Formats: sequence, C-alpha cells, structure tokens
Amino acid sequence: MEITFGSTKVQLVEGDLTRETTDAVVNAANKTLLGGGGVDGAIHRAGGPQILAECRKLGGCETGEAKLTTGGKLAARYVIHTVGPVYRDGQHGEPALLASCHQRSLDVALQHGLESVSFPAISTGVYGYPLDQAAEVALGAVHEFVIEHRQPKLVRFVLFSPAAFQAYSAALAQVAQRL
Ligand code: AR6
Repeated sequence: MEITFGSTKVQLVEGDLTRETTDAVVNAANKTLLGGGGVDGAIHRAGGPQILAECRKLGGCETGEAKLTTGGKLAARYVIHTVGPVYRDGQHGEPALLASCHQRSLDVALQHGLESVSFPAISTGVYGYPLDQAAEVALGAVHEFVIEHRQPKLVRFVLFSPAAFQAYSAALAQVAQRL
C-alpha cells in the first residue's frame, strides 16, 4: 500500500526491517541504547558489533527522542535509534511521545540529508501499545511532518505481522481521507 503526501511516498509493507535498503532504518530502542529484544535485537544481530560500539558513545536517549549511528553491516547506511513510550493506559502522554519518536526520527534523517527511512511499529511489541492506536498516531505524525517539510522522499513502515499490516493500512487510509 502506498500513498503520496505532498512530495513524500508513504509505503506499508509486511516484512523484516533488517533487510531494508532505505538510507536509514529506525530502531525501536530503549533509553540505554545498549540493545534489547524485538526489532532492536534483530538490528544489532544483523548489523554487527559496530552499531553497539557507536551507541555506547551516545549516552542513552530520552523517550520520544532520536539519535543516529551508522548501519554497520546492514544494507541501510544508518540506524536512527528512537525510544517509544511504554503503554500504560493512553492517558500518560503516550500519544505525544509516540508522535515525537516519528517526528524526531525524521528530523534526524533530514539533518543528515537522508531521502528514505523505514520504520517498524514502534512501541507495539514489548512496550505494549495497542496496534490500532499506535498506527493512528504514527501515520498522523508522519503525515503532519512530510506535509510541513516536503521531505524525505520515501517513508516506509515495515510491519512484522499481518495484524500490524492491517492496523497500519487502516490508519493510512484514514489519514489519506484528510487530504
Ligand atoms: N522487523 C520489523 N518489525 C519487527 C521485527 C523485525 N525484524 N522484529 C520485531 N518487530 P519491539 P517496542 C516488530 O518489542 O515495543 C526492545 O527490547 C514487533 O512485532 O521490538 O518499542 C528494546 O530494547 C512489534 O510490532 O519494540 C526496548 O526495550 C514492533 O516491531 C523494547 O523492546 C516493536 O516491537 C522496545 O519495545
């Protein structure tokens, strides 16, 4: 599924983020930036020890913020590490923090002249964010950013399950209706 917002293609695919060939992939990390399970573990396994060596120098990352390393052995040249919110009940600032993850990651991409960025479904695994709510926040945040900045050229969401793909597809269709 693909929709163009302004000058940016927003694509949804089902697959494995570590195989992406976009300029950057976004990692759903934790505040230490020192690795973990889920997509974070997969990125460090596939990218090799260089990513962790660079992360050690970054001094962690606040929730809703984003920091860049190279991609090590990944096909993607860079990894943008962001920290999603742990979901409690949706009443503790989770939507604003999740939106910030997407917008700050895209800020970092633009600061480094990157033209294509792939995101996982941030916070929807270990951090427990309900898929449909996360999808709405993620697509809404990306839509707002690319309409304002008209960059990058491509934003792709790489969803790891049919359920995630369906949730993000429904949210993308909803955002497109705002056009
Ligand atoms: N490609 C794409 N998506 C994936 C992949 C993959 N290879 N592997 C998992 N997912 P999670 P979080 C999906 O738990 O909820 C880590 O330990 C997964 O199905 O990776 O933000 C960190 O260090 C889910 O939809 O991230 C943190 O401690 C989505 O990626 C914590 O988990 C996010 O799930 C962050 O939790």
